[in-house]
Amino acid sequence: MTTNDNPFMGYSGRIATQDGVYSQSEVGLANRNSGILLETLALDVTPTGLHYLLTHFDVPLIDPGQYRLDFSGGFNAPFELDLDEIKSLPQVTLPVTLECAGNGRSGVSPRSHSMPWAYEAVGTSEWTGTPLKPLIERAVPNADAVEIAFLGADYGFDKGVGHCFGRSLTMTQIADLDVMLVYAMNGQPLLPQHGAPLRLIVPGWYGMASVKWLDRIEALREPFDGFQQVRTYRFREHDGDPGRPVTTMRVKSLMVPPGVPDWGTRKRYLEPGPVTLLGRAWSGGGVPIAKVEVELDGEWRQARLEPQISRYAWSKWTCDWSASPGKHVLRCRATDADGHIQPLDPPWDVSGFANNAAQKVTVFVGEP
Ligand SMILES: Nc1nc2c(c(=O)[nH]1)N[C@H]1C(S)=C(S)[C@@H](COP(=O)(O)O)O[C@H]1N2
Ligand SMILES: [Mo]
Repeated sequence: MTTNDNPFMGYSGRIATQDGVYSQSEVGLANRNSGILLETLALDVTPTGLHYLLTHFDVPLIDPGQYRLDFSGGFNAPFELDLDEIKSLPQVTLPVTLECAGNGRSGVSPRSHSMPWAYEAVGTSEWTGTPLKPLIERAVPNADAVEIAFLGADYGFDKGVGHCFGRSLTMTQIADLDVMLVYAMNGQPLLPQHGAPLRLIVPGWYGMASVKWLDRIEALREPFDGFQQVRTYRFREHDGDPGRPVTTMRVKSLMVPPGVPDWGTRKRYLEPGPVTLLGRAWSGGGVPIAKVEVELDGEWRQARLEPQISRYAWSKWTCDWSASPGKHVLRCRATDADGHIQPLDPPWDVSGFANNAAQKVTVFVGEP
């Protein structure tokens, strides 16, 4: 084997992609990672088996009886907890909408070689666990600690760098966010693919912050330099650009495609007459949605908004339409309480992160 054939040595740059055409390795990624079915946007809480899934390496299968969470490096009062000890701590349940930072990537041109999401890497679950902050306080970070690192049990390679999936948060971020250690999802023990037996949930942030299979927490004197913090999840203008970190979710909305689909093309057919369009809208950092508009027959109309089930959960919206025969392109766009509005065209960065451009759904009204 030459060095070039060895994916674990060196890195020869990104694999070229072609708009609209997916390579075998992208289809391979899409077969491991899965998105929600857009029809489930009708539900407040995404059924567990239908929540989207994004796993970089292999799912580590952890025996809950052997599991320990280790508060180790950089703490003055380090300790470990087993699963029963974690479950006996104060319990909270919080509905949180999670979205993958790569959601929308396939709409960005040129597309980077990664998981080719369209719209479906988002879901809402009722997460049960215990607040993180009191445990960090109990472990007493060194006086000069600037960040806390969260390390998962899954190990693999990216761009020639072997590492466990890991992320960090600053002390301020931990203080401001309702970060949780989670062992149950929708009232059931976490499933292996969602991080069993324990994961982090960082409400309001893109999904990469919510480390699955969490087994080590460390206090750091220098900002975390782990691969998933500094080499990816950055908005970069070009390949060598250190970029700006991807953090909270951008304002976004989606609709349940109305009518019935064609099996192969997913084109939609709809009978003429009144129809109620519905969907969800969300933003990051606990900022509520102020407005959702739907573009119908060339006019942006304001949708009705329903209250959120929690500060970190998406909002339901509905909008009435009288469908006339012909081909229609429907779009929806949300504005959050900070005045951020979804763009109509995808924002660009090298990795295709955080594409929150308005969703387009084409429908044919008439007799199929
Ligand atoms: N240990 C670990 N944690 C991880 C990941 C991973 O690959 N390994 N993927 C992250 C990403 S990119 C996302 S979007 C979410 C997805 O969580 P889910 O698969 O439960 O929906 O988990 C995050 N936590
Ligand atoms: Mo993600």
